[in-house]
Amino acid sequence: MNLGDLFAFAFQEKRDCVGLEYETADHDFVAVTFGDLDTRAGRMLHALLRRGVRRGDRVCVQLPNGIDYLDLFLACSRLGAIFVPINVLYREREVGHIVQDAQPALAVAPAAGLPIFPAGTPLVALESLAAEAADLDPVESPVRLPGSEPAAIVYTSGTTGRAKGAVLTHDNFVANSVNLTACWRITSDDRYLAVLPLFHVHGLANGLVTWLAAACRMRLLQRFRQERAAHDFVDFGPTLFFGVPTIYVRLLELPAATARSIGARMRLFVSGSAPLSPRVLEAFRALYGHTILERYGMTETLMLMSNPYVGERRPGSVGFPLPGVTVRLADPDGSVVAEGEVGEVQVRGPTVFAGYWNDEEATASSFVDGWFRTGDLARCSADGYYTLCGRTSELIICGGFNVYPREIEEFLLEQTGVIEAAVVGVPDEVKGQVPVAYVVGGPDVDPDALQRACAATFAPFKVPRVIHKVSSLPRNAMGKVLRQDLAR
Ligand code: MLC
Ligand code: AMP
Repeated sequence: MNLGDLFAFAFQEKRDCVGLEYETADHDFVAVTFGDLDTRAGRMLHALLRRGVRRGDRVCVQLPNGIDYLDLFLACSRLGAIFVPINVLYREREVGHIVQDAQPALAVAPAAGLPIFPAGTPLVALESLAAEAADLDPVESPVRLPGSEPAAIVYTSGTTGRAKGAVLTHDNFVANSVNLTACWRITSDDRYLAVLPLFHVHGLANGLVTWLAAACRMRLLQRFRQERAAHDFVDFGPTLFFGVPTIYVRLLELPAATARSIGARMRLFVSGSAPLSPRVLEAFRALYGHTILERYGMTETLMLMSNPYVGERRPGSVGFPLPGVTVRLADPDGSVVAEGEVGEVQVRGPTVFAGYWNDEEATASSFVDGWFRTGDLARCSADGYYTLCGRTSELIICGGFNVYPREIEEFLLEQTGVIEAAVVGVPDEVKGQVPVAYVVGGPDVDPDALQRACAATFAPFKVPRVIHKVSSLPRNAMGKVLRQDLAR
């Protein structure tokens, strides 16, 4: 089954229904039907074909949430071109690596964003491409794609510090959305308020694809904005909302009466991408009258576990494996741990990706006997609820965005005078964790200058909040930096 099959309900049966309200630059909303979206996607498909994009080609897209984003995603999925979303907060170095690795046939960004792409990239400004598409007739998909066809490559940093492209197939997206619509009872009667960025799987696979699978109405915001959140909820009256924990922390600041009236219309709040503290879950329940449903997933695997829709949504737990997902908890030596013990989460299932783009070595080492190694540690209770309890790697999750210390450390070590560098995550009430750096270096090493260099190079969430200059880093007998000592 491909994404076209999954979306047939929306584009055929629900053709005349309003499917989307998207936010314009001046914060107005424009409503369009599923039929309008179908036509727009057909036009964009025509424009891509005219620009020579073919099945299997990569199309890099660095755009904020908006209707053009949907046009491009749908056109690529019909053509069999592989959609490569890029975080809008990424700068030259981060974008350069993705473009170099994905070797796109086309890269699309707003005209103002084009200069950060490396020289030689086949670029088109969104403004030109959209104008071109608007003048063309819509065309149908030229091929019938099998479910095993790659639909997207989503880049995720690894412990190596070099982002790796996770290849997600049509089947992966379809299985994920079939699971979520069934388990979370999403139907065309829902109203989904979309605030998450569409360049990560939370917003893309769970949000965009599941919305179209269910053919419900979506209000798509450019991004979550604390100061407008009350208005966005009250004005649209959603029944369904997906957020990262930082968003729920921010929603706790809304006045109690507003929260109650939002809660009265809502059906389901879902949280994921980072740990939701039981304290936030309880405070949210008291304010909004809803128990947030926490689930767990990864770019490479899409959604793996979820608390139940009916039944206990256990604070601090991520619930049970979703249908079709098999989980085992393993020791570092690969043997399955005893009941109740902590082990690495290893999974199989229909949502597990096809491997890393261009990187057979990384793909091979991420699987063991056909099981994908998530790098997350968990334990399972006697009644089957899983609780995550850390990671085997040093990943920092800041506001739901991942920061791999190695990427920042490598950059710090490139700066004049820096001899050693370590980046650790320290707890933060709102963001969950924030990165903090420790550097060892000569008298010319200035932490403020290093921080400015990081800010000029990386997305804001990767910039160390503080850079401490120290005389040495704490190390164990093996010479390994004791990160836990620094993170205190
Ligand atoms: C933040 N910024 C954005 C942005 N989010 N800019 C454009 N689009 C976005 N989506 C910018 C802010 O404008 C600001 O820039 C800077 O980043 C820092 O933002 P902030 O003000 O400190 O953050 P805040 O307003 O609190 O926003 C926090 C947030 C955001 C929670 C809304 O972090 C967010 O959208 N997180 C979601 C991440 C996500 O989708 N993760 C899923 C990964 S998939 P300036 O210039 O004003 O300083 C995954 C798998 C799974 O993990 O299981 O789901
Ligand atoms: P990403 O690489 O961006 O896909 O992030 C995936 C990682 O996010 C997982 O490996 C987990 O460490 C983390 N994650 C996702 N959902 C949860 C959750 N509900 N609780 C804790 N961590 C989570």
